[in-house]
Amino acid sequence: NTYKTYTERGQQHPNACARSLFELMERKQSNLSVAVDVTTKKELLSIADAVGPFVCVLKTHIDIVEDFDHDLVLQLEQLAKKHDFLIFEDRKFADIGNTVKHQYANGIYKIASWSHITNAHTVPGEGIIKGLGEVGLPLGRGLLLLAEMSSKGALTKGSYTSESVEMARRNKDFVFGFIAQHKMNEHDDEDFVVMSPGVGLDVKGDGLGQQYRTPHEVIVESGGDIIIVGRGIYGNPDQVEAQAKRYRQAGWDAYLERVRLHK
Ligand code: UP6
Repeated sequence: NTYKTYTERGQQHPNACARSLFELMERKQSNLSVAVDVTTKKELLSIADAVGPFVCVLKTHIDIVEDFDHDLVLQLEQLAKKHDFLIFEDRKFADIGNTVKHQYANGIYKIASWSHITNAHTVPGEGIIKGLGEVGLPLGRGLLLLAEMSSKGALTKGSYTSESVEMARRNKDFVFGFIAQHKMNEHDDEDFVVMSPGVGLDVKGDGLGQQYRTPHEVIVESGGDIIIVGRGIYGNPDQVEAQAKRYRQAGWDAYLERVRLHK
C-alpha cells in the first residue's frame, strides 16, 4: 500500500480520519506537515496562516504557548477551514488510560475538542489507546502511535516498535498510523499512515539529539508518507513561506518518484 497513490489509499481506507487526510493531500498536492513550535499566540497564528496553503497537517505543541486562550483555538480552527488542513496536537500522551482520557478531554486545553489528530506513546500498554478512544472515537478523531523516534539514542526500537504495530493492528478503528522513521505496513490488507519528524534539507542535527534526514530519504528510501518539518521552515522569520514551498515541493517530488519507481 505504501507504493500506491494517496488517492488510491484514501479510497480504500477503513479509517475516516485517514480517508479525509489522503483526499486532502492529493487535493493540495502536499505531504508536508509543519511543526509550529513557537511560544506566543501571535507567532503561532501568523506562521499557521503563512504555511497554511502548503500543508496537509499543522502540528502544534499547544502547552508551550505562553498566552494560550480559547480564542487561539477558535482562530486555529478558522485557519484550518480557510487553508484546508488538519490540526495535529503532538501531545505524546504517556499515562494510564484513565488519566490520558482526562488529559485529552479536559483541563485548560480540551485537546479532543479541536485537534483532529493526536498521538500517544505505547509504553503504558494498550489501555492508553482504550482511554483516548473513549473520548476521541465518538468525535471522529484519529490517533497515531509513536513507534520510532527521530532522536539519537531513542529506546523505540526492536520489540518496542513491533509490539506498537501489533497494538495498532488491534485498534484500527481509532489508530490509523504512526510517528515513525520507516514504513510499518507489512501485510497487503493494512495501510498505516507514517508521519516522520526529523526532516531537514540544510542541517543534520540540532545539538540536542535531533537527527535530520531529507524528504527523499524519508519518503523514497524509508517509505514514510508525511514529512514533519519544524525549524527548517519557521527558523528564519523572513523565509517562512519560501521554505514551506520548498519543503512541500521536495516532499511531493519524492512521493511522485516513489509511485513511479514501483509502478
Ligand atoms: N518530534 C520529533 N521527533 C519525534 C517525535 N516528534 O522531532 O520522534 C517532534 C518535535 C518537534 C518536531 O516535538 O515538534 O517533531 C520536529 O521539529 P524540528 O523539525 O524543528 O526538529
